[in-house]
Amino acid sequence: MSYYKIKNLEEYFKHYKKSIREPRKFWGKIAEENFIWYQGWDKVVDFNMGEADVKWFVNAKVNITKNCIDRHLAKRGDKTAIIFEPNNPNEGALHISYNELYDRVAKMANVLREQGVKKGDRVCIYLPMIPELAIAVLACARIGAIHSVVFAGFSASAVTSRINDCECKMVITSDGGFRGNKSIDLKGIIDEALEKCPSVEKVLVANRTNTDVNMKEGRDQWLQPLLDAAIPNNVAEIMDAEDPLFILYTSGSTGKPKGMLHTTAGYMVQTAYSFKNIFNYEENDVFWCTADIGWITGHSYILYGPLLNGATTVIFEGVPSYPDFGRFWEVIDKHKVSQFYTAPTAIRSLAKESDEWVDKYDLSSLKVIGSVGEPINEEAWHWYNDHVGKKKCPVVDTWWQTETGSIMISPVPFVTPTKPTYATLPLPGIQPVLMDEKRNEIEGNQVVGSLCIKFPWPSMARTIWGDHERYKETYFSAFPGKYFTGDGALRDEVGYYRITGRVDDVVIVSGHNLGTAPIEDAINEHPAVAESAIVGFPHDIKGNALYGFIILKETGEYRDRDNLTREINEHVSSHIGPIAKLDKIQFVSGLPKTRSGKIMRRILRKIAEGDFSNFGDTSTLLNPEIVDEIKDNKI
Ligand code: 7RM
Repeated sequence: MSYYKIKNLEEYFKHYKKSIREPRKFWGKIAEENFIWYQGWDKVVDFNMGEADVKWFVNAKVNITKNCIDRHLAKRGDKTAIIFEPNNPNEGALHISYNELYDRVAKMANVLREQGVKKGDRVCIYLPMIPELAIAVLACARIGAIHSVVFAGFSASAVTSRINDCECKMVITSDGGFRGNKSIDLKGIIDEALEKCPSVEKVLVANRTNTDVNMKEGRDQWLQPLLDAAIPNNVAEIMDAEDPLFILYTSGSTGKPKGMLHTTAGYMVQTAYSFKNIFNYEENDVFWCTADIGWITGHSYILYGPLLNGATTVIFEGVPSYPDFGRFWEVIDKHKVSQFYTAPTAIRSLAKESDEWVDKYDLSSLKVIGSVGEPINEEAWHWYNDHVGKKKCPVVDTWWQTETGSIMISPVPFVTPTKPTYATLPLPGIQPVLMDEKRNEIEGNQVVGSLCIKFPWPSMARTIWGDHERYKETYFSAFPGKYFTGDGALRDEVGYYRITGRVDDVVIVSGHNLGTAPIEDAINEHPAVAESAIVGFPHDIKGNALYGFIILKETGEYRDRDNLTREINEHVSSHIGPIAKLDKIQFVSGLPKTRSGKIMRRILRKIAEGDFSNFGDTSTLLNPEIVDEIKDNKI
């Protein structure tokens, strides 16, 4: 029997039990039957959780791009691998077949080798969402260079610190990039960033916007002429299972960004397996994940997961609001998208607009719709289910992290009955546990605790680049022998998980432990509220009190702010309890957010405390200007 595809709930439980009792047999069989290897493993897994030391498929040899591309050519050479949908719909989409992808990746890999990039070298990729980005990533993997994709919306100083941390030898960028009605001077940002990056020897520049850029003699070269001169054949590097595949920086709540290091074979096996099951992928489906490739979601579910399964994956250069708020729905209609995967922040921002934008398009090709990045509130879940999925498409609320590499807790569509705001059940192979303050595992159902994982899984990060101690300390020390996610969760009466948010977001008011997410959910139910964020601030009597930052809907009703403040508090009082009443409510026009929609609460906490001295690393903020507005209007 094969474990690769879960067909029904009974089978889910069967596979799950097998994966816990005999994890080596379970993952070993999946790895053996679904991938091509140069050489098999001596051991499926070898680990010491206390030392944060984990190895999967020990001594196996493999190249992930052989699995993403080469092995599909005989059967699917002419099939579309990538649909490129440009920022401006009038430019027209591009279809890249698996054959063409092979040629383009081979050429790029040859260029990288000619330019002196070797196995183990780090390459920084700072590109907009264009085919060259996918091709550069895959070309690095082809030759064993470690890719470090930096989101092309980050500032020069964010790029500098990421390049220096892992000492990149090369940068691949473009002249510029298009986003909505703006164009961004990417090469200018790189030039500024590289003033302080001694390790960078070469810069390859793709042409996207045809803008004039400065080319530094001896360092910078246009990419296209090099590609034109390269041959479309390449022998892949033979990689050890545990050779590094990529580094991806994730902002720590304090201190400098952490370069999460992922290795080759385990990441390959679990991204492919999770993609297949969580999106119910079948041949001829068209898969669209709207994330940027600069985020882990883009790595695992725009590129590796889909390509490992021989799928057609959409790369979208634009934004949800350009040229209008129908853009996502138009793309689904145009390319007959089967699976659509986005973030709650995008769902909420589109739900705020008229339903006509979504009703205008034919979304009948959709089969599964997904959400990732933060807890999806009940209202957004229902809007997504009703208006996008038309109540026919299971909503997969997928919980995972940059550190976990692939999806860990999620419904399996058509298998696991969904429940709004619940990520539901762990994938086979994943062993979540809830822990109490005394570091004991909480058994049974209808309980709340800190979410940990008690057995290694193949796609977990192996270390923080250059700082294994920090890796151990951050994830493996709070609960000895277990991986601590940093998230809190509850387990309901049937064992479904609901992620309640980061545990550092919990506020103790008068001795009561309050999670901010349920309070925010209650506030968001008020018809005037678009979004909210709650933080604690010190209070003489209660220890902490609650401060709410609230964005109102754009309808213009509810002008009387005092009335509104009272109404919101009455609502919170009746839904959660009087203990959860907010001491201060500030109406704001936006919240400080990262690209994936995560609110930087650390900044709000500082503002609520009245400490404007040091907001820490804000390089990943999408809208830094909002910080001043909120600061200036503090109550
Ligand atoms: C994939 C990604 C990880 C953090 C994680 C959570 C939050 C992600 C969900 C979620 C509730 C979800 N990687 N998170 N997915 N919270 N429900 N379905 O987001 O490294 O950027 O962030 O995101 O707090 O720990 S990430």
